[in-house]
Amino acid sequence: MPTYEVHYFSYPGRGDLLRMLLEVGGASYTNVFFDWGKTWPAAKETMAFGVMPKLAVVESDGSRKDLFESYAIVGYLAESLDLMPGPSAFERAEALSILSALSELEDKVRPSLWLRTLDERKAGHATYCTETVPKYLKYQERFVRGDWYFGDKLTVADLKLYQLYLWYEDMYSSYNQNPFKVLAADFPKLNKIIATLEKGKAGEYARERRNFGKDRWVAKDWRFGRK
Ligand SMILES: N[C@@H](CCC(=O)N[C@@H](CS)C(=O)NCC(=O)O)C(=O)O
Repeated sequence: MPTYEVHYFSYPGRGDLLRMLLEVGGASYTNVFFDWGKTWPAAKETMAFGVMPKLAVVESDGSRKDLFESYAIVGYLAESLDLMPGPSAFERAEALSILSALSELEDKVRPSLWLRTLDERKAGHATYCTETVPKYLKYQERFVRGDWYFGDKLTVADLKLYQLYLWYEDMYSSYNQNPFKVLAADFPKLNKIIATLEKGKAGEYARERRNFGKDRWVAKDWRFGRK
């Protein structure tokens, strides 16, 4: 099995699901961190599309390959680490459809992160949590086909859900507003997946190796702040 390097900034962000896949898949990996102001500007030009994450795949003979774009990396790792559903290309594409829908839900909150005033940010998040999230999660709840999204096999779809839940924890737990918890009665299947993951390797990763002490949510300001 190759070893891996995740090249990214020292916060969960778009590196989170990649790291979680590597952890749950039992792969050996290291984080290569870049600093926005210092090491990143020169490194930018070495990236295929000028952005990170980058996954470096290091074979046992020392040869290396670099892969870019987070969802290409997610798909590659899910295939390589047996975290795709089966048996056919159809179910694998269905897993990608879950990733696509959940990342769309994720994208819907991004504008609120950058609003200028505290009141605007608070209002943006409130609308997101009470209107947008339930609209999307209703369909996710319907999709679940067993203990996991795809019945009896843990897949990348479950890990994407957990990564989203963790992001909501980062932002909303200090106000007791994580929509998965507030709306728990509406989403029992999704919450069961989250609770099961929390007890296993994904939960251990979240507790012990997910946060690097930088770029944390600053509750009083309703925004992420860099340390
Ligand atoms: N479509 C890309 C987006 C990557 C992206 O926006 N990365 C940001 C960090 S989350 C970045 O590298 N920003 C640095 C820059 O734009 O210079 C992906 O999914 O990988």
